[in-house]
Amino acid sequence: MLRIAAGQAARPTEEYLRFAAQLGLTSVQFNTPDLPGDKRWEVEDLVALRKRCESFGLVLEAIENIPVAFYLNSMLGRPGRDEEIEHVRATIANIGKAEIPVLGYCFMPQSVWRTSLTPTGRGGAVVSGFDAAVAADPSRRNEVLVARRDLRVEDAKDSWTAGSHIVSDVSVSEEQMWDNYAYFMAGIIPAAEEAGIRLALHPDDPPVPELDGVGRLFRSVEALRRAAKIASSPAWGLDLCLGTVSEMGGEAAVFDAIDFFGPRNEIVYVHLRDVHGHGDSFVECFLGEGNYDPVAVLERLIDVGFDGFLLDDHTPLLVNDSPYGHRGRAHAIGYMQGVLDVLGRGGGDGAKAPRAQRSSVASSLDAPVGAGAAERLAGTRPRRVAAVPAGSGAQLRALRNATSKVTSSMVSPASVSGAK
Ligand SMILES: [Mn+2]
Repeated sequence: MLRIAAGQAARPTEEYLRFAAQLGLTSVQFNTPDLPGDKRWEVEDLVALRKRCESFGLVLEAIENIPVAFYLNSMLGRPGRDEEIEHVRATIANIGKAEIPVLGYCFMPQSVWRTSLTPTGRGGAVVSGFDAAVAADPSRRNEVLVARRDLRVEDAKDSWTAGSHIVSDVSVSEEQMWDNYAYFMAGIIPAAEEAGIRLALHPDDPPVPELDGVGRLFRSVEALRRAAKIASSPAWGLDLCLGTVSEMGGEAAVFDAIDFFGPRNEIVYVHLRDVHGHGDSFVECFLGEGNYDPVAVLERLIDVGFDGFLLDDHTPLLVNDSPYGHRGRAHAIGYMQGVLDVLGRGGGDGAKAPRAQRSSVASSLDAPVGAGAAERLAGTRPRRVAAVPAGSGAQLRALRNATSKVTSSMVSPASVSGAK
């Protein structure tokens, strides 16, 4: 069942778990959780993490990212990688034994970079941005903000640290990076298959060819297709960060990724966030004001049969927001819940008990709850719901008008694209 999870915290604090429950969510994810171990994680610590979530009535969906130190030599193709791979295999086995179904990971030795963190978002919200010209200028090295989860400040997901590169004075070409990825996958995919868990790859953010001498692989949908071919296993899938895919090529790239990987059941989970701009220059923003239409994207995810979980990833920081970003996250999660409710696929508590509003939405759409989103999308619904005058009444009228013009019950992805 499609659902929304709270995500990206490091620790199962009462504050985090109650926040998730209060928003009506039924599950959570952690990013690089604070667990004991310099080289690997042990089963008892993983079980304790899951049980702690369950004591708040929450399912632990996934862990995203082992510490970079667990596999840095593997990413760079350096001596020591075989020992690392043995420890990662043991960690994967322990995640499986702890009954945690998914491990997200990335393959970015230089982590995530930004070059600005400024109150220039809507209404003065603090947003991060990236400018490739700044990143490529050695004299501006100290302006580069590196996501350092090993230096995490409270529960801030990224803990941007200025001028704090993870590796320097190394040179690894893109082709060497492909070899390193293939070698790492050959080592860990069999462990995931045995453990019965899925490994979910996060694309490179920012999606640029190299950062400080190290090649970047997963910066296009085509590169993600190559990764799928390399792994060639049902244990392989994507942590499909639509913010990053939007950075690669806007809404077209987002639909390309969903249309290709969705029917192959290779979308394990989704980061639903967005940016203005593209790879060389972009700024993060609120849902609904970026490169893609979140309503159309969620409809498409439903169309391709995606039934995993979504999370907000990162969000603009609102006035008086916390390091974790509770205010911005509450907005993003509420936005997603509202869209899914209108699409008849409500998350959180809405999914457990259909409400009166649900049936009135359905009747105003002149379509049964659960009718294919493609049928609605295939009509002449305005390109962006956001362009409709504010107010749910106006939006629902727009949806109803679109629905009434649908004549075919079966719509191929190609014709959906054609309608856009
Ligand atoms: Mn992401």
